[in-house]
Amino acid sequence: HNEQQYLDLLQYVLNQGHKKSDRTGTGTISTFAYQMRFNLQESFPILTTKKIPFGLIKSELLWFLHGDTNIKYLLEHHNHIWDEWAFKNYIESADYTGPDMSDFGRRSLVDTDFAKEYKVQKDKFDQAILTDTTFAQKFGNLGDVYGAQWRHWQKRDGGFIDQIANVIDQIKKTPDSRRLIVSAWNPEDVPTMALPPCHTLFQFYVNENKLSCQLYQRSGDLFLGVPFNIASYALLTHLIARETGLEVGEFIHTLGDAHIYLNHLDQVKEQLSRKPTMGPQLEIKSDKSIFEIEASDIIVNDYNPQPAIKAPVAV
Ligand code: DHF
Ligand code: TMP
Repeated sequence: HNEQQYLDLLQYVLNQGHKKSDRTGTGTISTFAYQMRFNLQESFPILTTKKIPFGLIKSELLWFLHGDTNIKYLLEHHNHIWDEWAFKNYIESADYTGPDMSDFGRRSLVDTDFAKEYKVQKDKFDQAILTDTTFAQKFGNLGDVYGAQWRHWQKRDGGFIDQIANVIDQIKKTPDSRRLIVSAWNPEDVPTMALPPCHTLFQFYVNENKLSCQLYQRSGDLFLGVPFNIASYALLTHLIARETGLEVGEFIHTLGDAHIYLNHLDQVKEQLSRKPTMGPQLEIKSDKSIFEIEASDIIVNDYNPQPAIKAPVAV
């Protein structure tokens, strides 16, 4: 069963993880290096032990595929998963003159008055991104994150490399190639990214007309980010397979620092008390190219998850 792979990882880190402090000051239990394999022929690997908002996964992936790095597109699609990292750049800039919002992630968890003020300021920020083009250009951009590296990696002698178009081309022409790689890790750009890429590099492999994909993820927030990452890369593998006339094979997820934040432990235990049910099937209802496809063309059938489990995100 696909989902058991993920539940086993949660249990493994609960059992084997060691306490480790982290950049956000939250604290984690962590292990290093772990691999999961999802059979994409069996089912689409979106969790059933808690509800995962598939709409957010679709709009985030299409945002990457369009080469976009501005959260304006996400906000227009009612997707707020990247808000905090753009907001952080804004409040640290000279343009921000409102009340002190430093360390907003942690303070809003412990101080309800502050949490109210944070919501006011962030709603204002989101509105400004949506309605003020100049503001959106300045503060909606997360730096040269995934979309920029995937679709227009800057060459040192000018011009750009479109890694996604190139890898599609290579899969079609030389499916046996051992060089079917897309890298989001651009050392020159890392310092100016809102968050250095967590999903760092992926490679495709073709065997018996089936396309497999392995992701190397340097850092995985097992409760919040990783379920999104699994579904997102499974969807990407389906989209690339469709584009290259192949069936889907496996998605292999290799993690570096695999961690559970200390303020997610109750949620993880709740999730582990649930039993996974049959995974859904993905359906793509269009023959538009990977670059033109729209969220409404992509659906999961028979997705009957158990209720969502809320948890705070470490900023
Ligand atoms: N930072 C950290 N600490 N963990 C992350 O997983 C993470 N992920 C990022 C950016 N920075 C991060 C981008 N991806 C959520 C999921 C994925 C994601 C960011 C946030 C999240 O909060 N998911 C909630 C639901 C969100 C909603 O419904 O709007 C969840 O319960 O899955
Ligand atoms: P870091 O840059 O200090 O590793 O912090 C990034 C955090 O975000 C870390 O907890 C991993 C998590 N994360 C994911 O798990 N998946 C993602 O797609 C992203 C963007 C972040």
